[in-house]
Amino acid sequence: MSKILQNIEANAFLTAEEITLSKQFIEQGYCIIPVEDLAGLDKIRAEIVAHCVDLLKCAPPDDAGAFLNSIAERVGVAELNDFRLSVFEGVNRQPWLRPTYFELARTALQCLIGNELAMQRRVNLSIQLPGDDSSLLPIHCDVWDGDSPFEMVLWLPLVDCFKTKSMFLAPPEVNAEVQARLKEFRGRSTDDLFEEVEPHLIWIDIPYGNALLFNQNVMHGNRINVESETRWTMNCRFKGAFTPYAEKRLGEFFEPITLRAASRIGLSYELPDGF
Ligand SMILES: O=C(O)CCC(=O)C(=O)O
Ligand SMILES: [Fe+2]
Repeated sequence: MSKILQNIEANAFLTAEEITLSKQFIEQGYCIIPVEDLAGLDKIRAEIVAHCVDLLKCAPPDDAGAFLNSIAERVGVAELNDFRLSVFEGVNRQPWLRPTYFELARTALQCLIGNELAMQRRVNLSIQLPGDDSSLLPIHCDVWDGDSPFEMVLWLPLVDCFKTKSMFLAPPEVNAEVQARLKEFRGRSTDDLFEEVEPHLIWIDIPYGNALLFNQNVMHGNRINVESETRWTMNCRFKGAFTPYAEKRLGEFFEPITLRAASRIGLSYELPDGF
């Protein structure tokens, strides 16, 4: 059994639900949960659709999901990144976006991380048109690239995501085995690394209405979307407010969102001097 799981079953301070979810997250490297606030999810998606309608000067659709799935009929690869950035800026201008995003998975985040959290200041938006190779994230771990190992990602599908219209993760035991001999891959391409783990990868099958929490310390990424619909997803990092930071700093990249009374008091306390 991995050291990370040691004694977790016997922990008398966690509830049975907390133990189950924690074990699942540690063993699989991810959990999929139904969002806790479906109206909040619909509001986020409607806001995104409204920005698209504005940019494209088209009629508001009856079916938000069908509209997003078929966006390739209206947006080409050449204009995709500018379009994505405009929608990203638009939705991130809404002061309710981050609290609403957090509410989608409040219980799971508090179970898996803690109740004093820091949240990324901007919620990322990713759009993968069918056949587009210009906006891919080849296999990686965020922690290899300046993220703290204490972070996790809340990844949110705005349309049903499956097969290559989704993302992949390496199972933690495969990740550990390959990572132990990662130097074999020095100077080789990320495709070599991908090919090594490909047979073991888990492709996340997740319908709209659910959220994915994943461990960014295990290898993950995406490939060309060869399904017929466009992938729309958001992602945002969370960590314990007082856990170590790496290159993504508190105040710049992260912001504390749920500091409690004792921490507020402690952070502003000054010992009297000369006493
Ligand atoms: O959305 C994806 O396909 C990958 C996302 C990712 O790498 C991340 O959020 O860290
Ligand atoms: Fe990543």
